[in-house]
Amino acid sequence: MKDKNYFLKKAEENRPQLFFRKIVPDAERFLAESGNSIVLDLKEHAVGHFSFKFDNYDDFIDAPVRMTIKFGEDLYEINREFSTYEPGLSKTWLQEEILNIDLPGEIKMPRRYSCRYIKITVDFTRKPIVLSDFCFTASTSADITQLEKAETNDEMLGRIDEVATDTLKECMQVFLEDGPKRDRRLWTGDLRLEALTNYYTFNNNKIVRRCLYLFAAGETDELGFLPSYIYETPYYFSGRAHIADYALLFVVTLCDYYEHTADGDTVDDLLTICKSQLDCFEKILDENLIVTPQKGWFSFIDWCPGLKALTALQGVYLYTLERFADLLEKLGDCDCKKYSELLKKVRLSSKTHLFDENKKAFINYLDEYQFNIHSQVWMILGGVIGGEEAKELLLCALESEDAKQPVTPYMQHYVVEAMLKLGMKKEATEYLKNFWGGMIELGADTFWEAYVPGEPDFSPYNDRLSNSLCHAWSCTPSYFIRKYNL
Ligand code: RAM
Repeated sequence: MKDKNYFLKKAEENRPQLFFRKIVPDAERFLAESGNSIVLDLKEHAVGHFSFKFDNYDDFIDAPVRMTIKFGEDLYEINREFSTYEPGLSKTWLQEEILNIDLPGEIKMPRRYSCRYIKITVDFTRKPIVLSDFCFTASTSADITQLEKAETNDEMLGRIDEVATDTLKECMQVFLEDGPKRDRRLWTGDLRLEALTNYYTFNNNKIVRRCLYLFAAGETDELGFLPSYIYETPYYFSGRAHIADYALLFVVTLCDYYEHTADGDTVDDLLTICKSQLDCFEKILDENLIVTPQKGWFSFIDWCPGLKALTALQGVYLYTLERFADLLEKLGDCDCKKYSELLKKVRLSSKTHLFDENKKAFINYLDEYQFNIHSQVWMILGGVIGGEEAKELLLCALESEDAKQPVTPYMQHYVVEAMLKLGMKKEATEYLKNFWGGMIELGADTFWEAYVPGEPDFSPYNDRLSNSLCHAWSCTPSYFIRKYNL
């Protein structure tokens, strides 16, 4: 019986091995009195555990010593006072500990951190102390011996590729995390992009298989959609959010997986769930085959403030239908015809009802006539328009000051994907270089969760301290560079 226990057992069988590596920061020894601080630099982004030695200097320490230890993915995090944090997400995501140490010895901090810099402040000590033997034990399930250098002649693309593979490596732990600083969860939208990049880099199929099974074990909502995120420690828990585009992307993730692995057994296990995701979506279409809004956090698409995201969601549905029909065709599954016919009908109807012939863009009642890049991109990816008409629309929209623009590398991935679908390799390469290269110019060691050129304080969560600076969904330049030989 293929139930929750079966899926969880499969997930467990595919648990990856973690690789550990010791990183020694740039300072060897720190002699400190009350109020002194030091910033250690690992010279790379790392995820793992920190330890150091603490000793007295010239006299016995007769009272506990208090220190504050702060971990930052960049120097902004290190330099900003956490007490000025503007609430949005829980402030406990900020990586800072107060340690009270009674006796000299080795201090092994129990929690996992995601950082490049570590700031140690000795808040109070009665006597001078010496800190030494700083060591960061980094972990990842990415096997770096599998990674080949990208074959590109372009220096910036080469650098982007390195940062992108580092980003993925850091997010590859016992499952594919969205971000090792925050939320440290398995989210479908992130999984899809991590898995894609993984096939061209570390090529760990086991971890993708594991993540697929973890979702399959999740509890569906009243509409029948899979959860959008999963926790697996200290025990399995499937998330409360059910986002329709993420439920659809689960199906796409399985289609990609089959394309890269030809693993028919896993597909066989998960096919019924995939069919049900598409069938649930079909139930929320109106008489014109257009999606109807549902309550709650129903369509995500991007963190763009005020985004109306239903046309884009309709595009995700079409994109998924096409990929799924292709998969069924390869499998010789008799439902293939049903989905391909539906695809044709929904495409046609989407053009009729969602495309404004005068404005030559997807601006419509469904999204309160909002003009955004997201709708254009997803309608192109959904195959509603193509050729010159689509190219012109996309280029105009990207240049338009009136159109709402993407704010996450996640949505930017789909912009580049749409360009490549339209055969715009040159434009896609330039776009990718500008956007991801912009983060590199600002000193990124790994790619960020959110990035709006020229707006360094942009955050979907009210304060940029909450932003994750090593975020799974930002790793796809390596996929593009390697797959399309950019
Ligand atoms: C945030 C994270 C995550 C994303 C969701 C929708 O919590 O950035 O990666 O998938 O939003």
